[in-house]
Amino acid sequence: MYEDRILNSALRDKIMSADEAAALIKADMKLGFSGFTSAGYAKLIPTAIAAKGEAKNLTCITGASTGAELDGELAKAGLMGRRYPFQSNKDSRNAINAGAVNYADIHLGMLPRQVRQDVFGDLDYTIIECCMILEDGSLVPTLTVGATNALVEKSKKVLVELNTSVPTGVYGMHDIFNPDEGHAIPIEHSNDRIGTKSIACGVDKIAGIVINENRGECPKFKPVDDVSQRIADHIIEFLRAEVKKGHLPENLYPLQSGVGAVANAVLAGLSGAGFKHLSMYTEVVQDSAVELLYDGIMDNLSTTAVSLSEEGLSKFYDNFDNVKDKIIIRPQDLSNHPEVIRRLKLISMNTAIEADIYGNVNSTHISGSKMMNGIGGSGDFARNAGISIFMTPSVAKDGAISSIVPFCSHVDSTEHDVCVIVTEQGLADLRGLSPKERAKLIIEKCAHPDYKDELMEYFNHACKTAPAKHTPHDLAHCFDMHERFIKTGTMKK
Ligand code: 0RQ
Repeated sequence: MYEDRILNSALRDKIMSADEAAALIKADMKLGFSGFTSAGYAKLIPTAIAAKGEAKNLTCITGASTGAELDGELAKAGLMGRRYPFQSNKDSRNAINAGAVNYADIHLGMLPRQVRQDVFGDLDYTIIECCMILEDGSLVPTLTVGATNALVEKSKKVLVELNTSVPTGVYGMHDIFNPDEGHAIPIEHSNDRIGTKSIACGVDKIAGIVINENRGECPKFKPVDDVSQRIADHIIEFLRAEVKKGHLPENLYPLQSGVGAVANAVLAGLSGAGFKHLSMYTEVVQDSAVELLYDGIMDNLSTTAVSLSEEGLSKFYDNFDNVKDKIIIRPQDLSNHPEVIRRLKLISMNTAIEADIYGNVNSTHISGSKMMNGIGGSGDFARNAGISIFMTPSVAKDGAISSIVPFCSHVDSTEHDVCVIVTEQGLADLRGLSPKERAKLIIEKCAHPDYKDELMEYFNHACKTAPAKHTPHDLAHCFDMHERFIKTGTMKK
């Protein structure tokens, strides 16, 4: 049994049930997990740990977000004590915002280094979804690498969830390399391969293997709506103009794109925009990026996670032999590495929760206090990209919230790292502008008409009354719109 997936015969004796694996996990343990944006995480073992309900106060470290069977189940069972570095599940979010989970939101590109620096100490177990285990115990992950290689390095033991719904042909797609060893990273093109095809582990480290024959939950994407389509149109118009001016090559520089409906729409929009021979150097690939490969518009994709909807995953496996060689899955400290992002001059596109009139961006906190997901890789890319674009609908919650505000209630990417802000209203190219020039442009181009007057009044008043005139603020009133929303349920006067 499983000779094609567990190449070392002695390891086949370590096959156990999810309940037996879960029984190894005790209260207060520190656990690593594979998984990044709902791809490549173990499902049966965390669900069994949650069902047992005994292993309280777990420290849970992943690559990035996972799905309901991991973040959801452990949070609902009240077992999650600490969580790093990114999540997007509603149950874990609720537990964090209720104060029940100590969550630290960390740049995804920095997490593996902090693991290796012993910030979290030795891990008791890392629980990994794999599609194969090689003769020497090396692990072949499924459709993500994330932080798994660093987590395995720091783990005393490893539990493998072998997912047989993932074709063994995935072996060969990964590119494992440790940038913390201090060497220059020899990636000059998005499709350069520099590492190994599997994660070194060692037979003795593997404590158990649980077989999972099912795909589990796939991410769901909101359909492209009018607002996301208009944001996509503005970005495409901007990119075309940059090509025309000779600032960008005709096939652009490699693209990075965040997750979510808007990001998906922008990439979908590229298919009809006349661009060819595109490439991506990104951390997550969604359905629309893979569609560009099928259509012959995208030449290659480098990522740390292939995160596809149910439908997208079926299509991916149907076309697997045609696209497999065009996708490289790397560790997140390589996909998000400043050296490579700078060298490749990435065009980076991420989504904001809000942006302020001077160009600071909040990607994580609603009204300053409530955690949404986390900064993810947006900061890694924004700081180092050739052009860093942030996009957001101009309003949220049916117009009750303006995404353009006088002062962000929390700042993730500062004005220094934000080149372009775009909403469905328009696009503001902030490069080379002083703070006051930026404020006028952002209000004019990006703010929703319902909020333009109040934003302009704030800016004019601040220009008159602020003690200094470089970045004029009225500190007594810069959060009036947020306070009004908290008190009345709308930012509107
Ligand atoms: O809530 O669904 O309850 O209505 O936020 O917003 O518009 O559906 O957009 O799914 O793309 O998420 C920034 C959260 C956007 C995401 C964020 C509410 C809004 C809705 C979601 P509802 P949308 P998206 C690569 C890069 C940080 C990490 C990152 C994110 C919900 O993109 O987490 O970029 N980014 N990583 O109603 C109150 C506001 C709001 C607001 C939106 N101003 N106030 N609620 N919402 N704006 C990926 C990784 O790093 C892994």
